Parts: sequence; structure tokens; C-alpha cells
Amino acid sequence: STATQTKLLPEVTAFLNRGSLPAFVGGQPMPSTSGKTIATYDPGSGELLAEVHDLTPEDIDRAIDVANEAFVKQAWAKLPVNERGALLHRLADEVERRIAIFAQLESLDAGKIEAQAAGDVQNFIDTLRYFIEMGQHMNPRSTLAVKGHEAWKYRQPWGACGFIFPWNFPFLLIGWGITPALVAGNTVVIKPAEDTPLSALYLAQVATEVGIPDGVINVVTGGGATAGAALSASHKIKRMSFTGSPEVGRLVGEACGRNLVPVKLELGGKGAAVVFDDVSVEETADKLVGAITFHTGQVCCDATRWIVHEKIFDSFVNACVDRMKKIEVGYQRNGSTQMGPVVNAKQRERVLSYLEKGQAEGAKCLLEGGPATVQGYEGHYVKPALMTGSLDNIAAREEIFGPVAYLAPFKNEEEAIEMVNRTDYGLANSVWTPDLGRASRVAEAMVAGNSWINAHNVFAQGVPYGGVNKSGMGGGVLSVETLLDYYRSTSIVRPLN
Ligand code: TXE
Repeated sequence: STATQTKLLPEVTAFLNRGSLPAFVGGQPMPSTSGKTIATYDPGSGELLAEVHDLTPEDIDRAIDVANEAFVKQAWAKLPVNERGALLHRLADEVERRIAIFAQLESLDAGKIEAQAAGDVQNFIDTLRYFIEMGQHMNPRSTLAVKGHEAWKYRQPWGACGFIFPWNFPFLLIGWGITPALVAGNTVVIKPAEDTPLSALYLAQVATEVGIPDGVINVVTGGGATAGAALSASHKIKRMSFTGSPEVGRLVGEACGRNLVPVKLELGGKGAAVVFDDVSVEETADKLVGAITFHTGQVCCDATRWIVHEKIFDSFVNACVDRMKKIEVGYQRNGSTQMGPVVNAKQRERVLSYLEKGQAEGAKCLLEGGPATVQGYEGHYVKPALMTGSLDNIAAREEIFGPVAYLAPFKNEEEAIEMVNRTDYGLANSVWTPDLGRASRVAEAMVAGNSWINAHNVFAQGVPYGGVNKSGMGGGVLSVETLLDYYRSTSIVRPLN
């Protein structure tokens, strides 16, 4: 019932009641020259939230000019690192003060359960503070030893950096992406996904209010094939970062390659969980069902293939089915909801189509899944599903991005490792067993950027994140490696005489 919902904050209502929301560039609203807008809806109710401006490629070009201009004037890059840090701390503090506003905007826009949206905002704040602190110790200039010469190297930011983000973790991913770039002294141009532009636009406004110089944080909105493509194909961008589907990642990579712009790609996944026969079936089922239903399975590092020892396969399936049947699917802002909607009608169709295509290729449903209805809400709801069959099945090979797990039994360790690695993706896997020797052996043999033992989806600042193979390139997210990416290094040598 609506009674269990938090009241929408006046700031949220005011933000949404402005008619249309222009982009935010150079410290001010930037309307689209075409006059076109894109509607963003609440995925759980189908209600219109706002119209955002659909920028043209020319508009994007101007936004990049503004970001480069802000950089060339060096207002930002030239600040001593502690002063830049102090300004960014003000941003972190202000986002923290407005955490409930950001959380409501994000919950409405992305269909996220509000407490989870608040967790994402907190993660943004923590990540920003982590990189501010690390930035203080980056030692921009250091002496080198060259006989008879004075020599040194120094680190400098690149300039305007482009960022294209997806809709599943709109605000958290902005934090993971832009905060190291800003700390290093770069300016940024952010393009959020069409479905989830609100938290980015609100952030740009807050940044201006706390005194981040104009042109440092710019947010451009618009279609992927127009605004997104224009951003990634611009030769004026000094570095590019893309998070989203492998299909679009390839296009972005190609465009950057043509311009010789360094690019970081964070793409999809088809992670596995290997469950040995010595686990507690109940506990492991709890954790894996929790992971695949978290944010309705729209999580790129999820375990979507569950490779379970044949001895416990049936009891494990039963334990999972029991738990999944009890999950309350509902509107994301209702207090009792355990699983909200998927982001839009297209994504719902995608999830449902994999249930069909998988069965057409011979997979069986252990739990049917399918469309879900939530009384009083015209949202995009699906039920959790479990499938089983050959790992060559389309539902076991391709990223579904919904609450669907694909199970397959294994006999021994070797076979399990082979099954895990039978994919082009390489984002994240987990292994479940109390035998820690075996766990480490298997974890190291799994090809991925991240592996967990008796856990899945555990993140922390300082633990590098990112995929290999079809899951991306660049990696090192959330760690010193990504901060270093946002500096270019130059060495200087001169004879002593
Ligand atoms: O992603 P897109 P979509 C996967 C997931 C999902 C599928 C489709 O399987 O079902 O992708 O989602 C911008 N040039 N992931 O279509 O299209 C677009 O505007 C430049 C996994 O929404 O990749 C948006 O901002 N940019 C993923 C961003 O790219 C373009 C998270 C992502 O959209 C563009 C999201 C173009 N030609 C989806 N076309 C993960 N691994 O986290 C679109 N965009």
C-alpha cells in the first residue's frame, strides 16, 4: 500500500515540476538547440517524471568545448591539490546532506528500492572522499636519477574527459567514474542513460551551488546514437569512459580508436557461482537468491550461471525455489517490496524473451518466472526464474539482465572450472565451499576481473573492479589504478653544467 511509502520531499517535487530539464553545462542550464526532449518515466508506475533535453551532436560539441575551455583556463587543474580536495569535500558533504533527495530521485527514476538507492548515494560519497584522500598523496613531481643531469617527472591531468553511463546504477557509477578524474584535476562531460538522467542533472546543480568552478562538471542528456555517439566520437575529448552493453562498447571503442583517445570500457557479464557439495545449502541458497534478485537482476557482475555439485543439485534447487517463490515483487517505494520493476518495457521484453528462447533451445524452467502484476501499478514487473540445461543454451550464454539464474550440475573441480570459463565474458565469479584451499585454487583458475569466496557482489574502495575479455578493458575501478589513469606522466631531463 502507498501508506508505507516515504513522502516525496519538497525538493524532489520541485525538481520534477520544472516542466522540462535542460542539460547542465558551464555552470548553467543548457537547452537543446533542436527543442526536442526525451521523457523519463517511473519504471514502477509508468508515470511521467520529467522531460529532459535531447541534445544534438552540435550541442555536445559545444559542451566539450566548455569543458576544455574550463580546463585550459586551468582554474581547476591549477588549484593546489588540497584546495581542489577541499572543494570536492564540500561536494561530498552537500550530497550527504541531501542524501534523501538523491535517493528519492534515483529510486523514482531507476526503479530502485529506496534504501538501496540511498546505499548507492552513500557509495558515491564514500568513493569521492576516498579518492580525495588518495589524491593528496599522488606526488605530482618526483626526482629521477640521470648521471650528470637534473631529471624529474611530473603528473598532470589530461583535460576534458567523457563519461557515458548506463541506467542500472546511475549515481553510483558516476561516483566510481568521475571522482578520480576530478581529483586529478580533469574536467568531465557526463552523459547519463536516457532512462535515468535525474540524479546526474541534480548533481551538476549541487556542484555549482557548492562552488565547484563552472565547466568542471558538465551533464549532457540525449539519445545514445546521437548525443552518446557524438561524445565518444569527438577528437576533443582527452579520455573516454563507457559503461554499458558490449555492443555499444564496441562502437565507443572504435570511435575512440579512430581518434586515438584512450578509452576505458566496463561492459556486461555472465558470471558464475560454483557451489561445492560441502556448503550449507540453506545459507548458500539465501545468498545467491539474494544476489540475483537484488535490483531485479540488473547487475552486471551478478552470478547468473550457478554451477552446482551433482550431489546437492536437487536439494539446492529446492531451497532456491522456496526462497524465490516468497519474494515480494512490488512498487520500489513500498516498504515491504523485496524486488522492484525492471527499468523499462524493452528490458522486460528482453527478460521474458530469454525464458522463451532458452526453452525453445531445450532448457527447462525449474521455476517458471514470467510477467508479474502489481496491483495498482502499471510498471515493468517480472518474477524471478530458474532454468537448467546445457551451458551452450542461449540463456546460459547471453547476458539477460534480469532475475534469472541458469543452473547446471558438475562432477568434479576440473569440470567446474571448465564450465565457469566457457564464456566470452570475464567480469566476476564466486566459489562456495568451506574448504578454503580448494576455494582459492578454484578462484584463481576462474577467468575474471573479480572473484569472491563464499560471497558475491562485495565491493570496497581500494579493491580494483573491472572485467576482462568481452566484459571490458581498463579495469582498476575504485582503486589507485584508475586514479593513475587520469594523470598523464611526463619526464624532463637537462644536463647539469
Ligand atoms: O545499454 P546501452 P541498453 C546490457 C544489459 C542490457 C543491455 C541493453 O544486458 O539489457 O545492455 O541496455 C549510450 N554511442 N547492459 O540498451 O545501449 C546510452 O545512451 C555512444 C549492461 O540500455 O549500452 C546509455 O547512456 N553511446 C550494463 C549507455 O550508452 C551510446 C549496463 C548504455 O546504453 C550509443 C547497461 C552509441 N551508439 C546495460 N548507444 C552493465 N554491464 O553494467 C547507446 N549509448
